Amino acid sequence: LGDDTVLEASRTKTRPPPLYKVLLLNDDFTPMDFVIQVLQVFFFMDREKATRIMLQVHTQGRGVCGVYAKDVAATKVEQVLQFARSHQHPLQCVMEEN
Ligand code: TYC
Repeated sequence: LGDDTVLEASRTKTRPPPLYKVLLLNDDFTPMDFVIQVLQVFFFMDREKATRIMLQVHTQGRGVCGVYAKDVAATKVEQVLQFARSHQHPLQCVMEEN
């Protein structure tokens, strides 16, 4: 009887929804100041933090901008890609399950 209760609990328990990292990828063409602007506007970073993350992407190839629920992460990626395209920069932004 007690065992049934434990089994029922393990079968019906739901997992919390996964979170997604939003990452910027390095390239050779997007200006550093543009990347800093992206981090300030879309990820609400102050200039100091935005500069630190930009330099991390520049030297290590990629860097985390933030961690969000799936739909929020997808919207951030689309906003960044649209903004970069509209300024004709090849900046790439992707999301990754945490
Ligand atoms: N590597 C770029 C340059 O030297 C700067 C850059 C940083 C580009 C971060 C993209 O996600 C990026 N101008």
